[in-house]
Amino acid sequence: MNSRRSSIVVGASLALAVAFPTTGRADDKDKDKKTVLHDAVVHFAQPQPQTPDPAPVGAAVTHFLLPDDVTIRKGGTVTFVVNGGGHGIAIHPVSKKTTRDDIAADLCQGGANDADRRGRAAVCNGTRTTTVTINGTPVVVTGTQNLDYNITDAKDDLIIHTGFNIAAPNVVVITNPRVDDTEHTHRLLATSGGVTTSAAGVPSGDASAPGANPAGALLTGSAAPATPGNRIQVQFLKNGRYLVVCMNRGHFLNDHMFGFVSVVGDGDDDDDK
Ligand SMILES: [Cu+2]
Repeated sequence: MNSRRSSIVVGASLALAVAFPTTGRADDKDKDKKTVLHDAVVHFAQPQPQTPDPAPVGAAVTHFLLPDDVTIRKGGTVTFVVNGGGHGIAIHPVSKKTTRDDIAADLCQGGANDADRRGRAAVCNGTRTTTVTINGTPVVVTGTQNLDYNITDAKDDLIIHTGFNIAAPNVVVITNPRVDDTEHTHRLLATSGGVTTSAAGVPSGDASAPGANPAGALLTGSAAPATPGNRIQVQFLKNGRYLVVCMNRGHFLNDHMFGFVSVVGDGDDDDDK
């Protein structure tokens, strides 16, 4: 009699366990979990039709990635859809715990918060001048995007050093038209910058020759007439976290045009990054 009763009780509690907590458990597990895609699409600037502000803010309000943080499986891809003019895409590995605030803190500061591009444009823009001293010489730098920035990740490793960008006829001339750091990380992609070319613009194949054309933006997509911009698909073969920046100095350093790709998969093959 005893054994029969206890088996009924066990049976009932099993049924309860199966019937009720399933959805609750799934919700708890998914609450903090990002959606993992195999192939993601990221708009590189506001999708068309874009809605820039009137001058002087202008296109600054369109300079964001959408979505600005995606997670994909190892071996999957991200396709960047380029919207509007002047952009360039560079991808740098960063430490896994790197947050948006880690990167934003190293860029031009202004506005109410990182997302406040309109407010920041009053402080971080192409006309504001800053006097700096370079090798003992006072230099007036026009445009906050042309100052020297050091961008570090959550581990405080230097990821991007921009250097100054100062045009003639200033007393000091330093040519760095793009965010183009090839030294501090193994950059996955760069769509412009100091690539090696011959004078005629034909790839020379000589890595020791300096790049003749460090500027260069992607083609512009537009709403009217409807013209698609560039689409660039990148496959990620290693786990880790990647910083995706616009190589346009104004877009990244003034307007905080950057995002992240996290790559997850079986096995932990990232090299401490
Ligand atoms: Cu851009």
